[in-house]
Amino acid sequence: MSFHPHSAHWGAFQARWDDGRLTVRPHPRDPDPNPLIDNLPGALRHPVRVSVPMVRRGWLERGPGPDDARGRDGYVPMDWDEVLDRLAAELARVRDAHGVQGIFGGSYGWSSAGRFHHAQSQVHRFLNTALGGYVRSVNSYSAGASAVILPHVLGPLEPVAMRNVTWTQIVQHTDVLLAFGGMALKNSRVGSGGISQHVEREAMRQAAARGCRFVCISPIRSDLPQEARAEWLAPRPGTDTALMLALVHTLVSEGLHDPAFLASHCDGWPEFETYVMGRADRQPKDAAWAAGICGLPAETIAQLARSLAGRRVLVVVSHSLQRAEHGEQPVWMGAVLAAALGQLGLPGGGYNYALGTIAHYGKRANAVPVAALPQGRNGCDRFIPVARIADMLLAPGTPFDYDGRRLTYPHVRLAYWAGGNPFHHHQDLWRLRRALATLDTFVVHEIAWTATARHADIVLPCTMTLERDDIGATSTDPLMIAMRRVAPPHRLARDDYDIFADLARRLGGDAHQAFTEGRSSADWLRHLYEATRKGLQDLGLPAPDFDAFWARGEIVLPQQADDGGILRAFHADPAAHPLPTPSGRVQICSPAIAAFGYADCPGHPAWLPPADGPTPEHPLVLIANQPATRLHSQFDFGGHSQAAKRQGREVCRLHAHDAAARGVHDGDIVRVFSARGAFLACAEIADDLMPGVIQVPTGSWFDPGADAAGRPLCVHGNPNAVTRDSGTSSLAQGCTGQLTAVQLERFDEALPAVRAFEPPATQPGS
Ligand SMILES: Nc1nc2c(c(=O)[nH]1)N[C@H]1C(S)=C(S)[C@@H](COP(=O)(O)OP(=O)(O)OC[C@H]3O[C@@H](n4cnc5c(=O)[nH]c(N)nc54)[C@H](O)[C@@H]3O)O[C@H]1N2
Ligand SMILES: Nc1nc2c(c(=O)[nH]1)N[C@H]1C(S)=C(S)[C@@H](COP(=O)(O)OP(=O)(O)OC[C@H]3O[C@@H](n4cnc5c(=O)[nH]c(N)nc54)[C@H](O)[C@@H]3O)O[C@H]1N2
Ligand SMILES: [Mo]
Repeated sequence: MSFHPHSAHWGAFQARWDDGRLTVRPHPRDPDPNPLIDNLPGALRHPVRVSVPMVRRGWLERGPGPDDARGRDGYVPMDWDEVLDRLAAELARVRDAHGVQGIFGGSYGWSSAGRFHHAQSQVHRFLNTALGGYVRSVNSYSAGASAVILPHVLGPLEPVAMRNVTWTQIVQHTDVLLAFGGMALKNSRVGSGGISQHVEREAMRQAAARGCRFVCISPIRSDLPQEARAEWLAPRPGTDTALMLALVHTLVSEGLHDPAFLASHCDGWPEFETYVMGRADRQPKDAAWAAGICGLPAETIAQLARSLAGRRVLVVVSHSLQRAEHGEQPVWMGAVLAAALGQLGLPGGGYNYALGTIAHYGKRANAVPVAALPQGRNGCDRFIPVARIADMLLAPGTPFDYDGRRLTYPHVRLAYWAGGNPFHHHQDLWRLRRALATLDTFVVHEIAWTATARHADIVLPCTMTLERDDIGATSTDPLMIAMRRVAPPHRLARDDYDIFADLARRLGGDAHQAFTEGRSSADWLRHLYEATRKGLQDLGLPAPDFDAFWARGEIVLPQQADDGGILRAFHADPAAHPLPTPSGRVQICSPAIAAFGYADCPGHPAWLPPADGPTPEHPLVLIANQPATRLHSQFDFGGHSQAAKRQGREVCRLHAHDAAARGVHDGDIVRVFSARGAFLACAEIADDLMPGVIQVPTGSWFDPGADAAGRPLCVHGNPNAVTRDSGTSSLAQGCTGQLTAVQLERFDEALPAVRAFEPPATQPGS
């Protein structure tokens, strides 16, 4: 067999299957390939793959209904026909008894696929076309706060993060790059759909060689790569807004800001200036004030501010800063800092929210569309902000705030998940478990026995990418890939699409026709490719038909100019090209947000002390960031992810001072705990993170157990065993999993075995 081109969220690569063995190699076009591809060879036929449809014993014996045995029960294998009959009957029962507002289909998640077999698109289309709709979720765990605040103040997430400053501009123009939260290469090598060229490392090297000064503002020095030759400033986690306020205070005090730009392009500066200078509350937000909050010396802050004047400055605020209590504030304040410097919209300058956190950002957009599966119409208007799932399940009918609206949680009876892992992405997993116990029925399509699958009533085994034909493409990468199936499906696994098509047939009426439109998956690939072919044709470019594309394996799409997007046009002529904000200008104050009256998100960016900061009982700040060795929880059982564990556990990095104070040595197993729960991890002494901070990446599979005293703990090292399940603020209600106050101690008990990668107990069917 020969190598076939393939694409997934970690990038384009090539794969070959011989006699049950998978070999992968980087795509020849990629200057800095993503090592995450090394998780695949051992994963495809791993024993933890789901092999046959399974039904939870308690659900089978007692029927649908709330049950706290979820997560602790055994499973009964069932053949496809019977399981789909039972599932179709249950979907119809819930719809008929409770309406579609009884079904939660948010199904958040990053399952890896091309354009067609994207599980989330499939489940949404199925629920819309075959059942009439579902309760949906809005926004993401990635950008829960920024997606809501940015349109009020600067513009939607996409133009601000994705169509703004490019890496090419940084190489050519940027003098100073303030990277709040860093721009770690492990993160920017990932982008949904797959990016074929990872250019960030080389761009940072070239920019630094030209003299661009990178400042890594983060508790962890290695959040910028060596190539950036960065200075490191480590403010206490969660205090960046205070630091940015003090930078603006110094600029204004010393006349180094740009009043002309603030007058011509911005609204609300005078009121904000009153706040920063402390004219009303008698507390200037000056460097000395910020020093007391963020822990950096006042002189360092003042000097940093002075060094920005007259330079081309790019302010970058990573996604991580807003995945925390009051996460809206640093996102808004970053824009205000760039506005005070007069730099918004200049080449290589201004503000690019989240640059360097995902491979799409800093790239050019394609000039032709790429395929996307149409979702159909959702007949249900109920929704939740995505990270409020446990709140919804535990308190149906309760009111909550969201972006100026007062909404109520619907009463959901059935949740349908395909392509996501809530026991990876959600906070306080003990609470999530209690929340899922309230359901009548929990359905999960999975490739593997994740903790989510282990809490489901019906588990349907599905194929993974590499086991089906698909089209690989994304709107910020020119390579479009014919993702030919490389390996046959595992055991009885079926494509999500075929499972939904068979379910739709059982639902009767025109459900099957509405879902499939009479197409097989092969027909859909041809159909979806048409949008790209037509786009090429309209531009007068060679437009190969589907068969030619498929035979060629890949084609290169044309891209748009590097024109700086809406911010560049606005900078040049704010009257002709207003921003898509309520006032058409940068909203340093937002009358709309002020009118909502939220104490936790006022009408201009402000320093709001966290309610959940460190305490004497929980004095350390846990940073639960993105894992370097996998994408979220995907292929935690793969070779690359497993090789980075120690004693089979996740690694907890900490400063030598914090370790010594607790009698912890490198290699010891530690118990990390908060008021919610605990997890075990292997301590690693690190010199690249500040004292008082420990770091444990997300993504080690939740493996619940208990210590000798009977206290619950995840024996494997999933940090969401200790995180807090509460929203960023009343405005956005985003995820706050990045930062948690914790304590840590050596764990001297006998070490419990990790069982996360063994399938659950099964019993023969009756
Ligand atoms: N504490 C804390 N928590 C966090 C974060 C944090 O910083 N701190 N970060 C958050 C962020 S930014 C995100 S985006 C989320 C990510 O959360 P998720 O996107 O939910 O995590 P994944 O592990 O990518 O989940 C994808 C699931 O899809 C399955 N899958 C793969 N292919 C297929 C397929 O073809 N079909 C089906 N049906 N399933 C498939 C995989 O096995 C996996 O279980 O986590 C969030 N959680
Ligand atoms: N390898 C890999 N790459 C990924 C992903 C993955 O799972 N694996 N996930 C992708 C996804 S879906 C997303 S959304 C992005 C997420 O992108 P981010 O959310 O930006 O990534 P993180 O790694 O969680 O956080 C980046 C760094 O922010 C720093 N930080 C945390 N809190 C603070 C703070 O209060 N102040 C400052 N100044 N710094 C802080 C931490 O040191 C942390 O290492 O990553 C993407 N890239
Ligand atoms: Mo994300």
